[in-house]
Amino acid sequence: MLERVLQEIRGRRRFVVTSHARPDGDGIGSALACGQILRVMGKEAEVVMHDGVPRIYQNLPFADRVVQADVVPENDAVILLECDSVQRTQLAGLENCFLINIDHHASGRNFANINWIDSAVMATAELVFRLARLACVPVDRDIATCLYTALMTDTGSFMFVGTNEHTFTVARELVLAGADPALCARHIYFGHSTAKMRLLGAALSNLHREGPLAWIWVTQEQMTRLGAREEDCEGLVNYALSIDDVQVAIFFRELPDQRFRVSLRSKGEVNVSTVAESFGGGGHKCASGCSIDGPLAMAVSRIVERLRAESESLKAD
Ligand SMILES: [Mn+2]
Repeated sequence: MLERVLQEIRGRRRFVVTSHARPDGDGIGSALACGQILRVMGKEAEVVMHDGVPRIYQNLPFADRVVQADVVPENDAVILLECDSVQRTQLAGLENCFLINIDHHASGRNFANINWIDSAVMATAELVFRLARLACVPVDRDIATCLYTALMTDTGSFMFVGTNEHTFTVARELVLAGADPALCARHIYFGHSTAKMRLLGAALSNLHREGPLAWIWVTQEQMTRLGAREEDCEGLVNYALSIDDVQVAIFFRELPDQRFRVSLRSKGEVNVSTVAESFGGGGHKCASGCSIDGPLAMAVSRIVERLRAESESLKAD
């Protein structure tokens, strides 16, 4: 399938590269690297994101060239990274484009003209790395920095289940190509806003526990009062998951329409993607999300009830 992707790229000239809305490190890093690889191949390439580049990724090479838009610009083909549908990009106008889908999620779907889905890798960045090599594009320090940051964030700094010797082989190659692990980590893990830390404090003051479950939330009022942005909510759920005997952590974020965005994280014993899917969301076994109607107490009780059932059946096994 990689050969087919390269063949389709070679036959075209103008590309748009994009990822999902509210992009994470793999979405941003892979898209920035992919855009540059295409330019080195002599193509025109624009990286277009519905939500722009979150603060902690703004130091990445090529991040200042990202176009924030609601509609896809004119192109010969669009490369979608990390998306299970065109809707995930929140870009309008993709229906009539030639679409190339590159993804590593088990929940990935063949929605595009060309679909390269490999759930054996830890990050889409690894697939982009393979693309560069097959295209004989030298992976320089800038491309390596984008890809390394993507791999580092999608593996939870090489801590998540699935990280193995192969992951470190890829990381080693990226470091040999010029990625600086300490510098990449500094921008991501030591690059937060003050508002985000205050929001974390507010979220943790709402920490609730029940058996293997922990949940926290933030309201619109708190976000406004603390001057926090939507992207400041990224990763807060991991603080609840970091408690010793917690198997599943849940983060509820109140949306402007009084619905709630729910992030679910598991240490591996409970499959949270089935829970998210039952509320119309999706994701991986250990990280998934969905949206649910408020008020807060109702949203919490519906999600917690469902997870209680999941963790009960686990004990019965
Ligand atoms: Mn990914």
